[in-house]
Formats: sequence, C-alpha cells, structure tokens
Amino acid sequence: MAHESQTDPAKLAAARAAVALVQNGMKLGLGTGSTASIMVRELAARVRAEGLSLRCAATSRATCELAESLGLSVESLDEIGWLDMTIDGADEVDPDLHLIKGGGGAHLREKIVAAASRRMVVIADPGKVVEQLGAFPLPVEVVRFGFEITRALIRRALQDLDLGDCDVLHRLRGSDPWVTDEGNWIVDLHLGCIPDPVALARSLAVIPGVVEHGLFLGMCHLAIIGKPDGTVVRL
Ligand code: ABF
Repeated sequence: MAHESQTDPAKLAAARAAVALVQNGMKLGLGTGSTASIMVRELAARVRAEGLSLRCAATSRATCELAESLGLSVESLDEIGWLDMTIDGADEVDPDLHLIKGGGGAHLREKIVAAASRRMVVIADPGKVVEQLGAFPLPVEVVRFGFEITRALIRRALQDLDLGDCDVLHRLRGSDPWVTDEGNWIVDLHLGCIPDPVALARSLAVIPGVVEHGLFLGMCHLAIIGKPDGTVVRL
C-alpha cells in the first residue's frame, strides 16, 4: 500500500476533493490508474472512519482487487445498475472537459461505467490539462480477429481526416501484444493534436473491429485538478 508520504501531493489533493463529494448510500464507479488508486485508498479510509454504506463498481480488475483489499464492497455494474457518480483519472483534459483516457488500457470499461453514471468526476494533476487533445497517444481497443484489416481501416480514417498516413502513427501496444481486461488489443494513435475530436470519434466508432476509443466527449461533468501545494482547481 502506498503511504501518503510517497503519494504525489497534486493527485492526493484531487482525490481527496473528489472523495469529499461522496455521500452515504451512493452507488459509485471507481476509476483506474494511479490517481484513481489514491482516490480508492482515500475513499476506503473515509468509509472506515465514518461507517459510510456505499455500493461500488470498478472499471478494471486492478481497481476491483485494490478496492476489495481495502474492505470496500465491489459488485458488478449489472448488479448495481445506474450509478450516482464515477470518479476516474484521465490522460488529457481540454477546456470543454473532453478527455483522452485509456493510457492504462481500461477505457472500455471506464466508458461503460461513466455512461452508467449520473455524474462523472475526473481527478488529475496539472500536467493533464491541455488546450487541445492529442499530444497523448489516443488508445483504441480493437478485437484480435482481422486485426490488420481494422488497422488499415483506422489508417484510412486518419487519412480522410488529414491526421497523417504513416504507420508509426498507429502502433499496437506491447510487443506480446498487451491484452485488455476484455481480451482485446490496443492500438495507440500518435497524432500530436486532434483538431476535431468529434469527427475523429465518429470515424473510429463506425469501424467494425474497433471496440472503443479513448475519446470521452461530453461525458465529464467536473474535473478536479490538484496542485502540488494541496489546493485544487475545479473546471
Ligand atoms: C485511467 O488511468 C485512464 O483512463 C488514464 O489512462 C489513466 C490515468 O492514470 P494516472 O492517474 O495514473 O495518470 O484513468
């Protein structure tokens, strides 16, 4: 277990501010990643201290294991149903609260959980705040069957949007390759910038082998950005 002294103070500040929004009886979605892990630890501490009764759904096996190890009750999303709030990290947050997620490879479950939530709260450090999305490689989860065809279709979609046509722009994650919780592979799109996230999201969504991309558009209701001095900014 990470101790507070080892924890990034900006991530801790964001996590604490989000956990302060949790109320007794809530149904909660638990995100994935290092910031979300800090949040899960803070949440578990609050539950222990205040005896809160919560029902939680996790966005990854890793988060599920962490939450259960800390004594939180984790159920499947279908057992719980609609959620009051999800608290999750992000790789990039733009001024419209559009996000890139999936650096941790969990964006498929993260998006399903976010879609099931009345409110999605993103917690992040200041390095995640950008003017325009795209410096962080955009993760796209793809099924293994027909992978090369799917990759060619992704490449064509990028060409059509003038987002480049070089193979190096879309790399299969991992040499093995890396496998998601749902048994799929991930292609990371190294685009540099995404001038029109809505158009790109639409183009990727209609490719048959694409399961889900890491653009979260119009899903985030509040971003809490922690600062190293322990304060937060709400976007
Ligand atoms: C998840 O974890 C992801 O969608 C995102 O890729 C990542 C952010 O991780 P961290 O908080 O470790 O930067 O939320």
